[in-house]
Amino acid sequence: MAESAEVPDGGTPADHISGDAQFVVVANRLPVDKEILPDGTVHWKRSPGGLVTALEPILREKTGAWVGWSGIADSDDNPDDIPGIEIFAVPLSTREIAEYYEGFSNATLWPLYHDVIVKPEYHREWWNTYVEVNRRFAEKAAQAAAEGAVVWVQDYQLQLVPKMLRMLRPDLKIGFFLHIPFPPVELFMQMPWRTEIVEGLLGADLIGFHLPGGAQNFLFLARRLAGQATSKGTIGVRSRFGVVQVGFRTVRVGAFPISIDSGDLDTKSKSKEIRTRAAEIRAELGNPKTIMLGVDRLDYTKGIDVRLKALSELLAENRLEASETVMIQLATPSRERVDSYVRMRAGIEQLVGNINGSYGAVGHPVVEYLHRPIPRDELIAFFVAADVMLVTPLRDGMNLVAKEYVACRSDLGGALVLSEFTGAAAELRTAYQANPYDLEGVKDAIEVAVEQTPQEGRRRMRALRRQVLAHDVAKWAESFLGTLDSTTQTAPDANRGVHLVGRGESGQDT
Ligand code: GDG
Repeated sequence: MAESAEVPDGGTPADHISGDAQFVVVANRLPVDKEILPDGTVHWKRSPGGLVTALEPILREKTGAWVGWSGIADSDDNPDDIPGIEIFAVPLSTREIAEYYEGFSNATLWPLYHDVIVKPEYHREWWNTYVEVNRRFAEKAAQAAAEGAVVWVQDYQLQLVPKMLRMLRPDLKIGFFLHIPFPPVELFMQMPWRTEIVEGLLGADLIGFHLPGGAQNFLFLARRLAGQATSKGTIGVRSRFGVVQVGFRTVRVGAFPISIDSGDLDTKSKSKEIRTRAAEIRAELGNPKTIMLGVDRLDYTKGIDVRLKALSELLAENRLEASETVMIQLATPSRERVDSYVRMRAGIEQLVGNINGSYGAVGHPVVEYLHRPIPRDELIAFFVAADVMLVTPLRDGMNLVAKEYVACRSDLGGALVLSEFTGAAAELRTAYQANPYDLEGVKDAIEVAVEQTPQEGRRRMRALRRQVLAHDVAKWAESFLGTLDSTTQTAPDANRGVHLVGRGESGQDT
C-alpha cells in the first residue's frame, strides 16, 4: 500500500527545532565528492556545480547548511563542513539508491517529466522508498534549520519534502525549485501517486519552474488535484507569478529560468592558457574546416542520436565534406545501472561506429567520441575551439551547456544549433533553432550554421551573449530567494504584485 506523507509518529513540531542555520539547501547530492588520496586518507573534494557557486555567498553570509546524500552507499560518513556551510549527510542504503534514486527518480519521474521519451515504470516498492527517503531528508532539514529559517528544496527527487517539512516545522519559509520540465496534465495524470506529489509540492511557499509553461501545467494540476486554487483576476499585471490557495496558506508559483556563472566563464575563456589549448585541439584534429561539438550527460533526453543521424545524412548527401569536418561528442557517463541508459549507450556507440566506418579515414575519424568526464578547463577549451555547437535535446528543462558555449565566445565566433524543446530556447532566440523530431529541419539548421558568414555569426552571437551575460546564476538565485522572502501567510499581502494565471491568459484552459 502506498504511504502518505505524514509527520512521523511521536514527533511534535517543537521537538525538531534544533539547528542554527538560517538558510538551508536541501538537494539529492551534497556539494562534495569523496576522494581517497594515494596515502589512503579520505578527502572530501568540493564538486564545482553551478548551484553551489550561486548559493555559496548566501550560505556563508547567513549561517548556511546543506542537506544531501554523500554519493556513497551504506555509509554513515558525514563529510567535513565547507567553510561557512554546515554539511548534513542523509545516508542511503544500496536498496534505497536502487529504489528511490535509480528507480522512482530516474526510471519513473525522469521519463514521465520528459515527454515519456522512454516509458516510465510504476512500482509500488519504489514509491514507498521514495516516501521513506523524502521523509529522511525532511527530518534532516528540520534538524538543521533555526527557527524561522529559509529552506530551499531542489528538484524532482525531493518533491514530497516541502509538505513533510512544513508538518514538522510550520515556522519555516520553504521554497522548491524543479530543474527539469513539469509535464502537461495529460502525461502527469498517469502517475499513480499524482495527488501526493502535487500536495507534497504545495507544502512550499514558493514553487519555481524554468518556464511559464511548467508553472501553468502545475497550476492546472493543483486546481484539479488539490482543488483549492484561486480563480480571480489579475493584481499587479506586470508580474508573472501565479498563486494557489491551500486553506489559509497562499502558495506562489512562478518561472525562474536558471543560468550559469557567465562572468567567470567569459573571463576563463579569454585566458591565454585556454586560447592556446583551443588552438592545440584544432591542430590535433588536423585543422579541419569545421569542428562541431556536443557536450552532454549520456542521456536519452539529450538527442545525441538526433545529431549523429543528421551528421550521417549530411555526409551521405554531400552537404558536408568528411575530410573537412570533425564532430566531437563528449558524453559524461550517467545512470549506468538504469536499463534504458545501457540500451541507449549501445545505440549511440553503434551510430558513431557506423559514421566512422563509412566516412572516416585511418587516423581521421569524423566523430571523436569520449565517454568519460572532462576537466572543466579542458571543456572550456573545447567550447572555444568549436565552430558549431550542437544542442539537440528531445526535451530539456533548461540546458546549461548552450549558455556555457555562448559565455565562452567573447570572440563572437561560433554558431549554436539549439533544439526548440530546451528551456534555453526561450531566451536564446538568435540561435539556429530546430525541432529535434524533424530530422530535415535539424540538417538544414546545421548546414546553415556551418555556412554562416562571419558577419551573420557575430550578429547572432552578440545577441546571445547579451542575454547570457546579463542573466547569470546569481541573479536567478536572487530572484527566487527575493520572491520567497516577500511571501507571507496573510493572503492580501501575499498577493501584492502577483499575477494570477487564470483562464485565457496562458493559452491553456486553466
Ligand atoms: C539538469 C536539467 C537544467 C557535462 N559534461 C561535463 C561537464 N558537464 C556539465 C556542463 C553543464 C552540466 O554538466 C550539465 O547541465 P545541463 O543543464 O546541460 O544538463 P543536466 O545535467 O541534465 O541538468 C537541465 C539543469 O539541471 C540545471 O537546472 O538545465 O535541463 O536536466 O554545466 O558543462 N562538466 C565537466 N566535464 C564534463 O565532461 N567539467
